[in-house]
Amino acid sequence: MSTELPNLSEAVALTETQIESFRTNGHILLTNVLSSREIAAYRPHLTETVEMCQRELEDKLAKGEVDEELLGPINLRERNERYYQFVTARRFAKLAAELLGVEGVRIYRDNAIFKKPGAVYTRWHQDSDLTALDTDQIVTIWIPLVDLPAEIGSMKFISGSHKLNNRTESAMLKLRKATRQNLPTAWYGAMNAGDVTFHYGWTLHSANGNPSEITREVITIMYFADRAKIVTEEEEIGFDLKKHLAEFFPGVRPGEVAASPLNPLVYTTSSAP
Ligand SMILES: O=C(O)CCC(=O)C(=O)O
Repeated sequence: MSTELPNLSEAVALTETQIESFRTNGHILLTNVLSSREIAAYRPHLTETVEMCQRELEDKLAKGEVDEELLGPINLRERNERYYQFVTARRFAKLAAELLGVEGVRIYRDNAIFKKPGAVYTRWHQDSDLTALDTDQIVTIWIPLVDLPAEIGSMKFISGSHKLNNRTESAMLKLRKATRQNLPTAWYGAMNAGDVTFHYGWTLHSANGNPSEITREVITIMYFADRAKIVTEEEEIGFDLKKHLAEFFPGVRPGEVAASPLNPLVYTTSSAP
């Protein structure tokens, strides 16, 4: 029997100060984006899909078929209708577009990062190092499905590091630059289910391991500005562009507008009420 899930199209308002703070610091915490009723309704469908995909990923990792750097299964929205409904929610996409200051956003990928008790920390990195677009207008929402005590907490961000957007420099080099520039590290501490963070693709960030007894259930969705293009073949990107396009932008070629069926336009001002 299929039950109706809450419709996540209702908007959450952002203030000018929040938008400005995001653009200056490269990250932001937004509280109460989801209600406990909404989380309770979606969570069982989300966790069931994550567990299935996590088992598949572990098998592939054991066979050496996937990159060990992967933080968890990706594009789970393609595996379950309700997961799709959650990931393509207009509420999240509108926030992403308004923070970026663009008319519309498409989905690059979704990722489930469920850290079991004892899981290790996530090293400092920039998501855009693993993207193939000609734009800096990329943003990720990080959505915990459970309350996170301070010992797990939110991610850590280096404020202002989204300006360090040179693809040819390693994350390590950019970390050193950030230190030389005295860019501060920000941490939002404990988070409640329903609170979310957003960070730019170029914001340096890391996350604690999980010393607690609970699984840290987090879903992320990466968005990019509508009409962005895939980089050209001449661009130095440090990974296999052909393979990446087949996985995230099937049918799209280098230099073309990044808008495959895997990248739905989840928000545009032209359809805004
Ligand atoms: O949740 C984590 O441990 C890391 C997540 C992350 O790096 C990201 O969402 O970009």
